[in-house]
Amino acid sequence: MARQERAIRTRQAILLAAAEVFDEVGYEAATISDVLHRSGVTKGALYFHFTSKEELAQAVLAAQVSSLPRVPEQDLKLQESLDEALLLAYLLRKDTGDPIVQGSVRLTVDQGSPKDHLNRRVPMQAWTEHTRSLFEEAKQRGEILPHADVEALAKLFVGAFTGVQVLSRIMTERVDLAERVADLYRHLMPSVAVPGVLVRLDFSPDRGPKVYEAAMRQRHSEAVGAEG
Ligand code: XVR
Repeated sequence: MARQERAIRTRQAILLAAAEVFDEVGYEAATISDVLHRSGVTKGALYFHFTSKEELAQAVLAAQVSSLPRVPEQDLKLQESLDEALLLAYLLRKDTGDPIVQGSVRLTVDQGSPKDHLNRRVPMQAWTEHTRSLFEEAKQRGEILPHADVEALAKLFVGAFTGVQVLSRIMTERVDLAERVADLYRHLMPSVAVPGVLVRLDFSPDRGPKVYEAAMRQRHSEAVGAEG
């Protein structure tokens, strides 16, 4: 294996271990030595990649949006938006979830202390920008009502998703998250989508696992393709 590829894998293993530790005990209580033991890499390797707990946490925060696989393309951009939300809900589930996404989301929503110097805006800005650009495309295709402000909509959706996520974690350990997210879209979309698009959207919460399988198949075939 090329040295560079090995370094990437080591960094990924450290990031995964860090996300798991942050998810289990939170930022305050986590220690670099927890991450070191969990990751199984050497102390030298860990410090080569990350020199502080803060740096580890910031890297986990930065990986939040990029660690999600791309959802399969749909005829409607607004369906893709809903599919992304259902995919994220699926990856946040305890049993089937993705540790990086879970750990990163805990770091984002835990209030922490001003002294911890974590920049929790990083993933939120990335989500808002990503959602804005998807809505922008939907608008250009005529899916969105002409008076709608896509920038404001993006902030509304990111905030609303975060809200139902926090509530669902408190009330049901996120067992009902897919349902809450589907509900959210069912109630917001009538003030976003043009009528002809609204009737074509599939709001069923069980799209989550299907979108996940399809996204992983797509990611796999792209990786194989890239190896050439
Ligand atoms: O932007 C998002 C989507 O477009 C759906 C609205 C999801 C934003 C998730 C934000 C993240 C941070 C805390 O979730 C939290 O609960 C995909």
